[in-house]
Amino acid sequence: MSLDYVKFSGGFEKFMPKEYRDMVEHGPFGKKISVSQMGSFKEILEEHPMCAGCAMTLFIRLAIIAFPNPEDTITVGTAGCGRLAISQAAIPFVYGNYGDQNGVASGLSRGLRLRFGDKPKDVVVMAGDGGTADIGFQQVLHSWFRKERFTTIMLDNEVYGNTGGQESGMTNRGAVLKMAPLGKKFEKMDMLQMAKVAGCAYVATVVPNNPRRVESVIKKAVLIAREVGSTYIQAYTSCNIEYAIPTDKVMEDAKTVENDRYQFTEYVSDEAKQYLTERYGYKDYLPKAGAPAAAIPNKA
Ligand SMILES: Cc1ncc(C[n+]2csc(CCOP(=O)(O)OP(=O)(O)O)c2C)c(N)n1
Ligand code: SF4
Repeated sequence: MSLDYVKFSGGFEKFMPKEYRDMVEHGPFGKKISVSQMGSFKEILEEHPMCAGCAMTLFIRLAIIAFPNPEDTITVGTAGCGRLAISQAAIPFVYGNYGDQNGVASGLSRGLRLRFGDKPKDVVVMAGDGGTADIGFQQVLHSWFRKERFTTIMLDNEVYGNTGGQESGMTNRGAVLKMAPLGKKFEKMDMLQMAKVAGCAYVATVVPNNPRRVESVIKKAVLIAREVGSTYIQAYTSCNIEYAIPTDKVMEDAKTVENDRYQFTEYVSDEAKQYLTERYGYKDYLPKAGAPAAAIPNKA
């Protein structure tokens, strides 16, 4: 990490706003920070206008802390609750029309590679389930088929939260919502399977009540997207307003949902395993002693 992006120019220290000084002196830039240190450093995302107790906000905070190089990361979002927080963070945020986030991210990622060559910026899309699985679906899928090298994170609250409770493709069958009073008639879309079929190199599910797992999953997804291909994370980020979850029960709900139907799953392609092992020293994917060596394809 580098402090160069935020440090003061000589003589300007005393004129900088307190918030900015805090970011330089107590922020994560130039340091190795982990989610286990939350509360002891100034976060890139501190202020936001989202509902009290919203689990999506916690997830976004954790995800941003987990970015391997936050000062070299550009987030892309779209209409929906999440952008209210992501746009307040002290790293760049690109916002387009509802659903076009993966198209925007494709162009951005390619442009950054042309501009910065072998030191590209990390591009991370964070969008709601409606933005990802409904209106943005075509652009999401095609970015995966093209193996665009950026990370897509679905903030899956299983509803259109920002517009007051319409069902999305990710709402569960039978769920009754303010603007779906008869209950949803169809099953929740299997976006994890679609991501695999479309060729994503890394696909994982998480819930925000396990910060270390969120950190691990985000880091891997961002690193793999740098060189190997598209990566997809689906995070259960409940909407306590539309699902009437009492604020003090939000984490309990996440735990129940995790046990019930949102268990941790992780798919890592062979090429991605080899890359994480060789480039970043991950030990998890080394062949186990005594086991026959896995056939790992050569990198193109
Ligand atoms: C083209 C377009 N259609 C509709 C809207 C209105 N709109 C804003 S946010 C939103 C729903 C967002 O739902 P989701 O993507 O699931 O995110 P959430 O708010 O639940 O996080 C809609 C329909 C819009 N901004 N642009
Ligand atoms: S409406 Fe739901 S998802 Fe949106 S900020 Fe409020 S609790 Fe979070």
